Amino acid sequence: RLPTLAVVGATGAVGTVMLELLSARKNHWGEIRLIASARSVGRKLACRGEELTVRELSAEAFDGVDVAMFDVPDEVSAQWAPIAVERGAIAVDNSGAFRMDRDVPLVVPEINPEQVRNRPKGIIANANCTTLAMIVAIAPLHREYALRELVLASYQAVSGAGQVGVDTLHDQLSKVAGDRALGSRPGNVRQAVGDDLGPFPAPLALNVVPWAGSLADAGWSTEELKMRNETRKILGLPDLKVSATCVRVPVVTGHSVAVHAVFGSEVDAEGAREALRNAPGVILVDDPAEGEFPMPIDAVGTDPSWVGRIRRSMDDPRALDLFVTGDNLRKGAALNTAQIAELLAPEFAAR
Ligand code: 2RA
Repeated sequence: RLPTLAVVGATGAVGTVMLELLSARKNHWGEIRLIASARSVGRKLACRGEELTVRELSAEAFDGVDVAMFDVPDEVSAQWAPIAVERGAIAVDNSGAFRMDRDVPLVVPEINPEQVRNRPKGIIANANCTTLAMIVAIAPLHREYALRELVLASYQAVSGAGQVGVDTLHDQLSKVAGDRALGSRPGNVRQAVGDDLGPFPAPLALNVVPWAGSLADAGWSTEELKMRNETRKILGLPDLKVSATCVRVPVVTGHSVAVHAVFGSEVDAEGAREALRNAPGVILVDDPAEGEFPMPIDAVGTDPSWVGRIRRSMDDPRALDLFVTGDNLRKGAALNTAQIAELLAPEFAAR
């Protein structure tokens, strides 16, 4: 039989992309049930050409559900994913609530699909969007050269902070448009933008902000720690050295990462390109002479991680530098969750 799928958080920024993906991808599902908070109940949304009515999040909403995908804030997942499991579903969670739980696998289908079977809590976690954009490109290089260290700088789009992030950037851009003096004197961009910074600690228009997430120990941000901890867990390298600096940029959708990767053996740029050309979930865009680079304006709305600017370090024959861009709402969130759920669907065929 075809399993029943619940989409929890169906009306959010990631939920919206999820419904598009479920409509466009090969169908694995019988009923699709849309679930959201009380304020969205009764909304009608299109999925697979059907009009579906949003139901309220409740324990009963999970009755008869086989796979429940959660695209909601951490605290909502922490409370409701275990309830979905109690009601008989497998939960695939896109929040940060369970990612580092030893009893919850952190799955990227191109890298560790076998881990979906190892789920003692009935929960499978989806990695953070910044990690996902980068790791699909790093895993094939790790297989080729044995990864030892990553030094990362992210360039994160505002939709990583949800629809409110997108609205904030567009509002700010309309406030600064046309005034060519802005950005050439201290404080004049802050003044033009005003006090409404949305979810960000500083204006994004005409600016970059070296901060994403919240403050963790010793000056690191939670986003930077996610890149380190999740990369270690997905690659099964608990001692991997990882230093990340996470930066928010005035891009709507598409997280990018500049990567300096040090390996256990000597690398060469053409060998790395070859490994990436053959890797699932990756598209190689590396022809600077022709102006071809991985960029958010091209990667948005597409599935793969775009990789380019591949160079061997001039100072270390074991190190590569490269640039990766991926759609943070697709591979970074909805797509990876959908791919995990699709790995589960065959389990129901025999039932
Ligand atoms: C961000 N990575 O970009 C976060 C969202 N999970 O803000």
